[in-house]
Amino acid sequence: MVMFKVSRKATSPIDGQKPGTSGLRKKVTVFKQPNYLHNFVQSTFNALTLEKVKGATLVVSGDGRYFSKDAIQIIIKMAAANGVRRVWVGQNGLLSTPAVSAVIRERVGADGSKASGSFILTASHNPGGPHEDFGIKYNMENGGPAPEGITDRIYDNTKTIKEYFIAEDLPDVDISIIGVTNFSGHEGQFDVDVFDSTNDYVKLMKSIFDFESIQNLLASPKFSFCYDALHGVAGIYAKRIFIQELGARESSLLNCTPKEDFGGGHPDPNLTYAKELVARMGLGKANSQEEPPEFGAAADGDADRNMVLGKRFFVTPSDSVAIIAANAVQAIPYFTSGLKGVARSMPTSAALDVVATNLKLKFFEVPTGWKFFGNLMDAGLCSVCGEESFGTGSDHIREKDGIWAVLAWLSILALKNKDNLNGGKLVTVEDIVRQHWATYGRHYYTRYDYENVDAGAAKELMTYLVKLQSSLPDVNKIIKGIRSDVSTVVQADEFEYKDPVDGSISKHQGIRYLFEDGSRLVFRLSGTGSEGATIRVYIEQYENDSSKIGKDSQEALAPLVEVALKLSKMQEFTGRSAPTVIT
Ligand code: VG1
Ligand code: CO
Repeated sequence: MVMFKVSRKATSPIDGQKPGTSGLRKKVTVFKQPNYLHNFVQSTFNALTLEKVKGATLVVSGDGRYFSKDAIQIIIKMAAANGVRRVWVGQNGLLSTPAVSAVIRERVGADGSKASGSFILTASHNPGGPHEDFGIKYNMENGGPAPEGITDRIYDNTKTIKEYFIAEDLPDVDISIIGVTNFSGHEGQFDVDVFDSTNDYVKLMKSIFDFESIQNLLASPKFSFCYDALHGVAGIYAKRIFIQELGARESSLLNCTPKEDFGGGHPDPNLTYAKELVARMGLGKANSQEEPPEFGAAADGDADRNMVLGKRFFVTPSDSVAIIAANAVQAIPYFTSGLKGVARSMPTSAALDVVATNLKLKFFEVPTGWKFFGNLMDAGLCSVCGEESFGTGSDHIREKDGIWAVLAWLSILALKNKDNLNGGKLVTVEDIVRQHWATYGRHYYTRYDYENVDAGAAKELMTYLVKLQSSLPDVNKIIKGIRSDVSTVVQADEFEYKDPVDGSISKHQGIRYLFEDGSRLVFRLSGTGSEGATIRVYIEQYENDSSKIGKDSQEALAPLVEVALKLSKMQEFTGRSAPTVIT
């Protein structure tokens, strides 16, 4: 067994290591600065209680983006030096974010060990490569992101750090080969266990869904399927699950080989960035002559997001979670005994609220970011939840889950078509969505993103919007001056959340303007960017008159969009006449 020594290294604080909505995300060039990663990792160890470090089992892996392999070796050496007993690494350093959550919760080592946490190496949907983004976040023993109490402590530690510990002489471990390597340090044995990246996750999916009924759907000549991993880590799960387990054809998969730079693209599953899939589904400008598949889906870099499409049809993520919740008990064996409750993030449309009211389910509205759902799930209050930002999931893990969402949709399609796969017309994705609108009403919804705007200007815009809120009569006067045909604002505030489980309070979670007819305007600054600021504007309008639910959403929302942009003086503050992304 190779012996290693522990070195104590002097260091000093580096500015700007505050974790955002989901971990620390910066340019690779920033992460490569001397001690940058080391400081953050040591600050994380120092933020955890001793038993979560000494003698503990940690998972270290990610979406495979550029710099991951170097980072994994550094974290292994620091874990050894900090007294961690063993590190579990997915083969080639690959584990999707939902798979990490599943591994923490489900995997049991040969000696009965369980993981107490994980470093996840990803910047999610942000581009990768030497000049793009890298990211790191810490997940806890429940499989969910570290709560704000811990991330605040990590940040505080980064501001005072003086030293870190590393086993410099520990040789690099070959993470391309499955197997255990043992080392010996003065505190005892240290192991690195490289394991199959997909097994634990696939096992979990098989325990949740009826794979046979999905297989039948995929085998039907009436049904066709397409999945785009955007060169992210979802590709390895897609190959295992859709091809090997469910029998889909190889040609159904697009971009399913993970690449360090995501093929130069932006691994964000939306109508702007998932270009190939959008074209194949007949939604692009230049429609191909070929008949599009019946179902299409995409994932982001770390495979926790999903976009669901039907033939020439886009399903908004807010509708998607509502439709999954409405059908879960009938379509998904895991939910047969009922839903404990449902939850959505504040800016997500209220489509889920209507389902909750109708089905008499507990309902929660939480701030943006998955960490807030975890407490509800741990307390048995929530089964299905989602965000407008292409995140959907359930209490099977404590992260959103891109492949799970696709399997949920395939399960609903399988159920709706179980009697007509051999005859009769296929019930399509579009049919299911239109039927849902007819039953529950439709929430027209759009999000405008202004990426990489000047951080100072973004702050000024937000301050201005908060100041406006002090007088509703003034707000309404401005709004009526912009468009007389929109409803009246009845409440305006900054969203604040009190966690019903631990009582913790999160303030300043987005600026809301709520209208009498249920319409909403929400303004937020992104917490996941790595440069400048991103302003997100969320625009929503409810319609339950069945003769008015079939409009184009941009058309239906045009008056509210105009109000949002003029009310916020968007162009004046940012100099931007148009958003960078519309979803
Ligand atoms: C964005 C989304 C948010 C999501 C977060 C992490 O955050 O809006 O809903 O939870 O990304 O998703 P922000 O602060 O940029 O709006 V992921 O797939 O990037 O981990
Ligand atoms: Co992600």
